[in-house]
Amino acid sequence: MRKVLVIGAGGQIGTELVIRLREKLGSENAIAADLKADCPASLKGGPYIQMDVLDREAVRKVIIDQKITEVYLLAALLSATAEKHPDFAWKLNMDGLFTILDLAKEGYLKKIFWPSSIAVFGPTTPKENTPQRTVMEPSTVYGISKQAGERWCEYYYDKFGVDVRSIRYPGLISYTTLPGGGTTDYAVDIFYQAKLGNKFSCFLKEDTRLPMMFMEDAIRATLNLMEAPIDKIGIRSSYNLSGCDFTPEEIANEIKEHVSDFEIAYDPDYRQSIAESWPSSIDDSQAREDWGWKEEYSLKDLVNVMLENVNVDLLTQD
Ligand code: NAD
Ligand code: AKB
Repeated sequence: MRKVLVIGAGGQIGTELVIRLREKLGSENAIAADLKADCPASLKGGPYIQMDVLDREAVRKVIIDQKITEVYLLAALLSATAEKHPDFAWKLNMDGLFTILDLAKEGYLKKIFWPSSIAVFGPTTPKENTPQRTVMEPSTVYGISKQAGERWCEYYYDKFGVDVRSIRYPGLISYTTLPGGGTTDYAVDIFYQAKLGNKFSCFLKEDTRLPMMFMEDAIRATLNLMEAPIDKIGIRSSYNLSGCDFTPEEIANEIKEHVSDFEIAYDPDYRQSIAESWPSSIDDSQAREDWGWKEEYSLKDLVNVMLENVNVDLLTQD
């Protein structure tokens, strides 16, 4: 019997992941938890707990009392915000992970999902078709925390048999919840400005190519990875995963196919150097071989779906 806890459930990934987990397991078996005092509207169909992942005792109590078998640990500061609050980013991104890894080591959890990112790679990494195993010298606080997290996940698996599974997500694109402080967020914001009829000011240069993925693909990958038989999981740091890759100019041109008067201007800021330190495309052959990963959404597909579904009212909601 699976009973899951999603920590950081109120964010871009969590709001969609919880809904899918509730469909699979039954609402009462997928508990959403977040720092936010109010349960996000889309998560009201099941249990919600206000929780600070940095409160180790509170997290332990919920997991033990509720007989949780699986944790999805999503609470983190993303790349752009982390550069502004490096000390806190390191604390949040690492301490919560240790709390959960230790609970699994003590036998309270059967499985953990912890997301990594393309941010584990750095300026010295081969940029195109970045391999699963390669030079990794991340130059951002966020990337350093994700790389350290990957090493600890593998360590807890090797030394203590903790069944922890992970994906290096690319930039994720979705319409249900706004993204929270990443470098790839421009590729979501652009749809809201196109819908509003505004000229979009992009904080990256026109030719900055980054790996991206539509959220539905990311959620499907996460569920498939977590359901894969244990002997299929050959990577215990984190799996490379690829959806599509594009530049700001390419996504703007695709939007223009639907919104002919759409305009974009380029005004790069501090996030340009973060983006330049990351790969432009990812080799995910190991995920394909091990647990049958295959993306479904191309740039064209995700532009269609986003333009159909973005709701500009989200921009003025809390
Ligand atoms: P997000 O910022 O949208 O959501 C994070 C959630 O965590 C928020 O709802 C926030 O309220 C909550 N949170 C923050 N501090 C907390 C705390 N102390 N206790 C409990 N909850 C807290 O992030 P996201 O985009 O959903 O990303 C989730 C995870 O996936 C992160 O680890 C991120 O690094 C990783 N990831 C995301 C992307 C992406 O493009 N979205 C790409 C790669 C990796
Ligand atoms: C970010 O831009 O920080 C995230 C990520 C790729 O990890 N979207």
